[in-house]
Amino acid sequence: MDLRNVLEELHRQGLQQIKEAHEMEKLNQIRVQFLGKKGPLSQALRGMKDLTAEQRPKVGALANTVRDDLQEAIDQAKKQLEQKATAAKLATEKIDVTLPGKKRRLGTKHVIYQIMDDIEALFIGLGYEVVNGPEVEEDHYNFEMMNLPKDHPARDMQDTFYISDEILMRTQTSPVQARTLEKHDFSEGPLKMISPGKVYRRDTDDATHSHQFNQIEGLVIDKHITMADLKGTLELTARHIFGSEREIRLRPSYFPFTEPSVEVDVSCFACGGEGCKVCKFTGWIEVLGAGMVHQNVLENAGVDSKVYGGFAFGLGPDRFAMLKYGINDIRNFYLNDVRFLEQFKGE
Ligand code: 2U9
Repeated sequence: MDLRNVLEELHRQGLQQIKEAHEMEKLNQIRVQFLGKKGPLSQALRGMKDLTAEQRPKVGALANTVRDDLQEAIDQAKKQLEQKATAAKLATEKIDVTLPGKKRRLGTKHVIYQIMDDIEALFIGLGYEVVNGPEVEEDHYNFEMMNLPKDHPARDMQDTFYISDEILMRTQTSPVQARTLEKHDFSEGPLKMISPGKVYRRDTDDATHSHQFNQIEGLVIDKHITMADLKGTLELTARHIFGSEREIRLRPSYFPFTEPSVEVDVSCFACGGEGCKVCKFTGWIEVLGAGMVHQNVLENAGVDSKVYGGFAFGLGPDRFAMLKYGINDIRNFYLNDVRFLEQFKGE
């Protein structure tokens, strides 16, 4: 058989085999078998050297055509196989978009955090910084720096979870403020901060007591801060939370870290001050504690109390939420019963 016949036979056989191949692997085999370096086509081309000068270009052209045809037929067959595979896959993955979906229950922000976020937003608007700190604290920051030395009788006011002699669960968020005050550089301006967060008391849980609850404390220290600044801030806070019609009144009180200290009442939001069940017929509801920062607290933090002074206040978001929504058992906030929680779809 001369070379032309060999090539034509290869062409015919190759195309036939490609037509009959139904797998990718088989097609690859055919490609190697016919077009590979050791395949019959390469072998035939090597025989070209024995041809006459006149025959060589013609046979060469034929060899090229055979190679291109076979390659194209393989590519084509591969493409068809791929299309068939995709079609088969799509057929098995068909989804019925008319089937009813799974209902996902959407949670809501916890009612306490709704209130805390609202108060934080108010103070951020007034230029305060929101500062967080550790819940496991040193006795030094929780008590000593706050003008409550070890033998101070007022330590009994706050039963404490001690972890060791010097380490405890913070009973208030003031240690965050003490830490911040200690570090504050007054050449950069006044200190205006709030510290929100969880606090812990060694209490037996009942309707009005929880061994863990929340606080937001505020602190402003600068030159020339007066009690009028405190009163204005407290009034704004009370009106923001309980309504723009509210009035506040200050009653003298005692906290070791403030002097003078006050308890703050807001006129009853339920009756407007006339007297009702909510305010126990007094027209007033106690909502905050506050005062001018004690000079010992300033000096403990390395601040010159003759030059700088300021006010502090503390409030309980749990109590605010109970008042606002008429909740009579603080434990509801911590039981995580969705039937309770889902009633507060604020955000
Ligand atoms: C520094 C100096 C003073 C924080 C203050 C109160 C008054 C207060 C409680 C009320 C009820 C919190 O929610 S509650 O348990 N707090 O009455 N807290 S003044 O005084 C500070 C804080 C930090 C450096």
